[in-house]
Amino acid sequence: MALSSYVLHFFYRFKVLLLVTLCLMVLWATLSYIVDSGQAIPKAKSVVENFRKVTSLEEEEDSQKTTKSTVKVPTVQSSQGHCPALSPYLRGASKLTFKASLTLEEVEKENPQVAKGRYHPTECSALQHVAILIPHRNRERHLLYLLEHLHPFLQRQQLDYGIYVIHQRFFPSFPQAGSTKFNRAKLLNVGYLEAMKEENWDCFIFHDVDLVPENDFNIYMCDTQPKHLVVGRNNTGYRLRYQGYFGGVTALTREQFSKVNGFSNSYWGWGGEDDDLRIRVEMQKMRVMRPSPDVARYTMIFHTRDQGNEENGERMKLLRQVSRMWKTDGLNSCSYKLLSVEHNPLYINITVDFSMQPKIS
Ligand code: UDH
Ligand code: MN
Repeated sequence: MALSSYVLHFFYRFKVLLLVTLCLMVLWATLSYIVDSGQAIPKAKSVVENFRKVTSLEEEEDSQKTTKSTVKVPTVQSSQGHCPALSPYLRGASKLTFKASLTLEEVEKENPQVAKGRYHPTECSALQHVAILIPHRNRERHLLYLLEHLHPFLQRQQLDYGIYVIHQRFFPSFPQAGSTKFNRAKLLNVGYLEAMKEENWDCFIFHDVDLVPENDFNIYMCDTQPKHLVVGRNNTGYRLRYQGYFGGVTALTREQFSKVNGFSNSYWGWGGEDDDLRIRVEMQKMRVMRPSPDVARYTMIFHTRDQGNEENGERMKLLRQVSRMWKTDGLNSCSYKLLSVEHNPLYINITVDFSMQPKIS
């Protein structure tokens, strides 16, 4: 009996001890919870406050954006590292519209971050410095539409770029003043030489004034080989005009273009100069590259043949002489009379006079 009462007593004591321990544990857990949540409240408060700060900053930026610009390219300053290989702002195919009443002032207002024809992204450092060269005479409307679409397009591609319009003076009423024929290739040589006086551009885009790119995945950067960017255009059913076609819009690095001695200066009037450049490229063992056809699409703004740009009847003869002529007819022999260089807000306008040029150059 004594033994059993002793055992019972022991169990009773053990139970009491267990109960007290449990109570202490509950008390400790409750206390530590209270202490923890006391610290967590200010933490949560600061998270909410920071979030409010971020949103109000964004709201501020948004309201500035609407007053400053309608171009939806973010102006947030972040890392100053290189821009990514593929810009996050690309949109893909877009439906192009051309408003009859559009004015240059409107396009200027839409591009407040473009100054003197130049732009560079502020959020990162661009992968290439690209000069866009546009040969031009008497196509003001086309130029306006191209500027309207090209500026936001190039900004979405995060490029450091400048747009050069090379304008050939025309005296249609004074044919006795010399050749009044248009010379696209020579204008592009002038563009290269004049643009290089301003900056050591990495890449040159030789761009017809009437071709508007439809898809911003058609990247305006140069590659390891010369690039032809117009695979299709609306007026050819979006098919390549012919196998060796190298006209409309092309991209060559500074080195690629100087290696072939630029364009020939000898093509007066329409046709041949683009084939001549392709032959030069192939003679230097370079290969023409093209982006995929679903991306390299353009709308050509409708036009008829221009006065002073009639078909060049000598082009076949000239094309047979490329291997003999390329070394002495090109960038190294391009002479011209520079009339003016104007830094307009949206483009640099270079005006030249070829009217006193002998027909050879
Ligand atoms: N260009 C001018 N002004 C001119 C001639 C040519 O600015 O007077 C420039 C312009 O950049 C143009 C480029 O040179 O985009 C090429 O010339 P183009 O557009 O006349 O060549 P394309 O092959 O047209 O597009 C050929 C003549 C169209 C005949 C249509 C008949 N169906
Ligand atoms: Mn055209």
